[in-house]
Amino acid sequence: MRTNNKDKSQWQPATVTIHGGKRRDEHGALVAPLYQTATFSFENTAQGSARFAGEEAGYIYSRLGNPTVTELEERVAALEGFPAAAAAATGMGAVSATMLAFVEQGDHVLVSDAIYGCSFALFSHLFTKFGITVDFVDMADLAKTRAAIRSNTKLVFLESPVNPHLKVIDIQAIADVAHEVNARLVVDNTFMTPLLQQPRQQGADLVLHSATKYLNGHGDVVAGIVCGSEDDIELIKLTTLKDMGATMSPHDAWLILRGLKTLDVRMERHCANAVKVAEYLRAKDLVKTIYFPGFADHPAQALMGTQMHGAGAVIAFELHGDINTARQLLDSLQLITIAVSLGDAETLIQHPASMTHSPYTPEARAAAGITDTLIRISVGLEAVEDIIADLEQAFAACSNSQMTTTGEQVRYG
Ligand code: 4LM
Repeated sequence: MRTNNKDKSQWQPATVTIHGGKRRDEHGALVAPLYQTATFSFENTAQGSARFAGEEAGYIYSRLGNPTVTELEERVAALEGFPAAAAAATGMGAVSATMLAFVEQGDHVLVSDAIYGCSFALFSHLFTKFGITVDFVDMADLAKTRAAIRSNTKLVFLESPVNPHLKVIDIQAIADVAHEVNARLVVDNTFMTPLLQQPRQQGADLVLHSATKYLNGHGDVVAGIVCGSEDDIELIKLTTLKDMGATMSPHDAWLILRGLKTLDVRMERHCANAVKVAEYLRAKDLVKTIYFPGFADHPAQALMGTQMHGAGAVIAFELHGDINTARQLLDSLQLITIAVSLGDAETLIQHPASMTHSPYTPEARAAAGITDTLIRISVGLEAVEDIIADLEQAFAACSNSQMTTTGEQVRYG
């Protein structure tokens, strides 16, 4: 049998999405076999106890490890430039298993003030219940971040660009602040994918994903994954993943392995479409503010080419008017789907204040800059002309039915 001994460290990311972590099975199957099994049989009791004692390598039970899941872990770890990864049942499974593995009562955790709504809920409700102190800070403001760090800060957590309004955080600067007190920096890289950003290069200690999004890319799986050092990943696997149990199913891993093969071409199309949609939106009178890291006047430009290698395909924009204006625009769409999530082939649009970021208190939402007229769109893979045509008819529908918003005359379309 031919062995897979090419120098993988020389591969380009597009090659790694297809070949990273690939194993040759005994039949030479081109596609990773799906090991759809809960448990693995032992030759005898000696082998079973040796596996449990860690004296013999091999699979035991799929919550502890599964060959299909291992292949995915190795592929994503290679893409993120880390030695190891642990797959989880959902993105939130990855966030919670990662964060809980490294903290105990009395510890402090510093979190970016704008993050995905359920991550906010996890930190603000669950962590505090167990005696872990959490502070939220605008990590785009380095002075504020430095002032918020404490000698007992164990973990620093951020997304960049942040969900939902795409503020960009200088990961290297935050890593330096975290490392001054020996805290680990955990970066949620869901919006960028490892093709557009590899936070390890800026000093992140752990990098995680909601694999539900671009990594899988087809909207048919919820999953998560975290990458890190061998020791950190082993700790996560043996404690919070194994015992809390939010591990990935082999079938989900198999689907993500399939999705990953097209990540590079999908991202190219997602990003190209997003540039055109962002330019279209920027020209609309009803659009008050637009947040898109691809624009020359977005603060992300300072980090483009170093931290980021592309703007991604999520755009956020605020409308003139009030929450009803935002609702009306979304309700007028015919092709673009009103749904949370992102990174799918379908263009998805949602209203963060009442959907993804509804777990925030109104005060925390206001502090994080998530307003009632903010809309988030995940630009899909459809022909961009059709996406824009749908937006155009929705803006026109708003214009026909409503001419004033908060007293001011607003010209639509
Ligand atoms: C959404 N997001 O925004 P699972 N990290 C980030 C995320 O955006 C999400 C998760 C983790 C959305 C879901 C409804 C940056 C989720 C959590 O949903 O647990 O796979 O990922 O629309």
